[in-house]
Amino acid sequence: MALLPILEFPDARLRTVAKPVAQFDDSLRQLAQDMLETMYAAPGIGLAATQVDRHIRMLVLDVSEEQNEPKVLVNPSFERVSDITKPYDEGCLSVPGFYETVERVDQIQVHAQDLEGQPISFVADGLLSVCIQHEIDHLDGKLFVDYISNLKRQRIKAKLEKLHRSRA
Ligand code: QAP
Ligand code: CO
Repeated sequence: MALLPILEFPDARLRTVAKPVAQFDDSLRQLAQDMLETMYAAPGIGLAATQVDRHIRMLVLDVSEEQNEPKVLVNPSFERVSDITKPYDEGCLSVPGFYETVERVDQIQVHAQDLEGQPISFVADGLLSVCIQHEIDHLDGKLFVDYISNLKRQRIKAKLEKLHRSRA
């Protein structure tokens, strides 16, 4: 087990588009375990491989109250079930300390594979749906701050850059 460093906005590596997973091997399963450990330690409810500088299409999440229902989705995709959207106050381990309201479709049909390569399919809504859409965005090089005003995004960028300078 290992804690992995999490990339932070505006790191350019967060803009990488992740490649599909083709090999369902022990190193993939090890990465999934390390990502779960990193997510729980943060603490967070979702983490995409992109955020730990691994540019493959895998994400981990746990939106349960008790934080005891880890889920791993490999090569995830979704379709909207209805066009109804809902606002949600989103945060991100790669944008620490900042929360902004984002509008996303509520109900989605999710397709993915598990760590053995077996197909998974389910309908998600509410927090689970928000989390999956947010994490799939990471795999496409997108961040929740891309959905807010330029002014707000620039302010967040300046504050995080200042924080990063003070850490160095
Ligand atoms: C993505 O986000 C998400 O700013 C997961 O200081 C967000 O786990 C899915 C976190 C909203 C659904 C709804 C953020 C931890 C964790 C912070 C997270 C922070 C410490 C964010
Ligand atoms: Co995020």
